[in-house]
Amino acid sequence: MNLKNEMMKKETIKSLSTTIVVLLTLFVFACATDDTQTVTNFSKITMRDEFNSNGAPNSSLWNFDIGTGENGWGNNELQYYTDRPENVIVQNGVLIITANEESFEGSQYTSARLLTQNLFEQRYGRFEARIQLPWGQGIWPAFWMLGADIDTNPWPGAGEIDIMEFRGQNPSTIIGSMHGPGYSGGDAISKEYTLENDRFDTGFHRFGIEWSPNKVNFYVDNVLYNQITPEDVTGPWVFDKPFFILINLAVGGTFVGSPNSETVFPQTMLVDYVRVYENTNLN
Ligand SMILES: [Ca+2]
Repeated sequence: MNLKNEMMKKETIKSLSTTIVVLLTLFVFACATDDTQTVTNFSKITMRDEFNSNGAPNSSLWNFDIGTGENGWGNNELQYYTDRPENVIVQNGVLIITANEESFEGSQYTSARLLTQNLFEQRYGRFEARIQLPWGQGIWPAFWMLGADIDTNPWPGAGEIDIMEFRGQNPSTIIGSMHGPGYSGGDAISKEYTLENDRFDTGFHRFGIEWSPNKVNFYVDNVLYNQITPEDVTGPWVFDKPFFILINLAVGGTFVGSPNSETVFPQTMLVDYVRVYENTNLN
């Protein structure tokens, strides 16, 4: 009995030693990675919509912008945004935003823009969505964020983080950007990410940022393709406060130009989920 216990104890100590060696090895490898990659714990989910309830999007998470905004939402966009099911509906686990070519309230196109303003805002963390994009000349979908103080601190003062923007005429490339005072519009801090031998409109892809104090990392699927820090922006860093989320499908506008005769309508942007995690490494 005692002997057996003693042997078991030795076995346990041996097994513990092995575990420690393995852990130490992992630790050394973790520290040896590219210094732009930070090991961060984004396991605590703070907001998620899996779009599992058919019908209108969950009104406790999503508001809508309606109409044409001022000057096509500041970008000469051509669509009229509605919250009609023809433009925005949840079906079979997916949020479907549809851009239609139709005469509506003086506009040639309709579509939808959802936002979590006044419903969900967060500072720092991982913001991620799994999306299949539409395509075609003049089609402009985006998954992005605005500073929650925008009503009192007008754009670009409030700051903007574009997790994913896409020109429908370039279906293999997305753009991630940050806008702030002194670096907005065409002077935004941006980087493109291009799929090799693949397109963003033929399958779902994950678009995300991991946002910490003084750093925003941009991801497509599991690829970290850009990091933006205060040293990269040509003005004040305005990203240490809560932001809210927007998802929209624009038609036309200065960023993409107008649709042409080859642009097929309707076009749909399919969102499988939106998930937000807290950065639990922060003090
Ligand atoms: Ca889903």
